[in-house]
Amino acid sequence: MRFLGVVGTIVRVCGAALLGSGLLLGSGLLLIGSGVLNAQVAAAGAAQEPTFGTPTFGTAIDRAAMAERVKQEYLHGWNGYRQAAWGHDEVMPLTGKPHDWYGVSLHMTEIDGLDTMLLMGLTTEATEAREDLDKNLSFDQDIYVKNFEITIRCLGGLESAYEISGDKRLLALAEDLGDRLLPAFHSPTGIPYPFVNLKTGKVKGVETDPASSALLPEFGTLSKLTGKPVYYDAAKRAMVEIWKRRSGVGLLGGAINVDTGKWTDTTATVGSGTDSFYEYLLKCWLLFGDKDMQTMWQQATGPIHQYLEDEVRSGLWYGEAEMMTGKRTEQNYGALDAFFPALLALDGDMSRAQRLQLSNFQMWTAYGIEPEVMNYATFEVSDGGYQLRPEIIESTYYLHHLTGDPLYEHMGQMYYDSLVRWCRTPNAYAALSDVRTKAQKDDMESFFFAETLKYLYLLYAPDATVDWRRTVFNTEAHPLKRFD
Ligand code: DMJ
Repeated sequence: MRFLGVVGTIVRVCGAALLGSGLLLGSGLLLIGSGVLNAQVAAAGAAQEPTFGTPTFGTAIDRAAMAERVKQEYLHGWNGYRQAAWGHDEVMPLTGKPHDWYGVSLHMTEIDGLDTMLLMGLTTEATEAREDLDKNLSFDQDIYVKNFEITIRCLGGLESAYEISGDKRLLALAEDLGDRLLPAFHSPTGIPYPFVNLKTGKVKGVETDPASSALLPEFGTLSKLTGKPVYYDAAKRAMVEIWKRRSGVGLLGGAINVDTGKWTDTTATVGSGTDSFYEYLLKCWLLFGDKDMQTMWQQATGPIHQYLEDEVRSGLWYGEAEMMTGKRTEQNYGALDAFFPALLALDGDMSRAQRLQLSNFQMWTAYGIEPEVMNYATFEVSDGGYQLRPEIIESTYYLHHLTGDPLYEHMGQMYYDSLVRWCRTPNAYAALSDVRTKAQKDDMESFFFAETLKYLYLLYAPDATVDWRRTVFNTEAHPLKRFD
């Protein structure tokens, strides 16, 4: 079977490259060739019209050809969306139906995908999207939206597309959206409510998490672009208020009550619920030169490594702990945690970053594509879904950019090939309901265009496509200009 040929090849490629890089292969990598996996792959059925860039042992990757392949796959998905769901939030990739998160459209895919098209040089498509947003998008809607998702996808997307294109209509949309989201911060603690009504400014929900409370790159950028400090101040206060509530051992929990400031879930992790809080401490220091963010980030790293880092036979991982004591609770890791090598690398901790990325690679190859959550000691899957998430590719891109090691180009090709083989549909790309069966599901989140394909493209595009000295990516991969 062709897929197994590719797996076998990449194992050899990466094995050689890993050894060539002076890095040790974790024994878990051997899982890739196990009979269990072969049976799982065989049961998964045939693929649809894949266009592989087959890796060969010892052969250098043709980066320009890979960048072009990724661009063509972007167009495949984008044209599917455009034909079946133009103007809607998303297209459902199996039925071809449009899907709007809140009943009315916020043009989420168009906004989220726009800066990727600008970076890829897809000018015609980007111009069409900009015109449509100007003519047909209104945030004046009587709907309660999830503040976090709309901030990172839409506010961040409009800002970065404005910064790249100079189209002031996008900035006007961003300012209008920022004003409508701002009431979310009006809580007794300053921690934002999870839902806000875009027309009335009313808020909903009292339970949130640290990641959803970290919105400073987007609101801070709005302050810098408009000259109005109100956005920066509110979003910074929210992060400070969360950090003030860290436990005695320096960890954050998984959920907190906005009104009382009391933790309602005391599970500490670098992943779901906390991921972009940590990410934004470091990134707000870099983006704005904010010294308070620098201090908080530096306070955060020690406890993360002390209590969440875990060394098992297959290598380095980050698991779960009880936030008050630091005691290990679960050895879980998954697709969301896979962003952490990128963050470690951005901080200059290359040793941990590279080792954890090898673990990421094992997680992906154990099932031919990564699960949402698995136990890293046993490799047993506890949530087998794959939502077309980008984090593992994000880490690959960061590590490649910062080390120049071609190992990461080979890893990226593995991820690309798996995506094309298992997730491509005649019209677009589909999430998987279970990586063990590769059953597709009628879902294509906008971050596939904003992040997954952007990071994959940037891995192979000329390094100068993004000027890292002047850029920080928000958590949705929208490149924001530095103001430090
Ligand atoms: C994205 O919306 C963002 O990357 C967020 O920080 C986490 N989840 C998704 C992608 O997996």
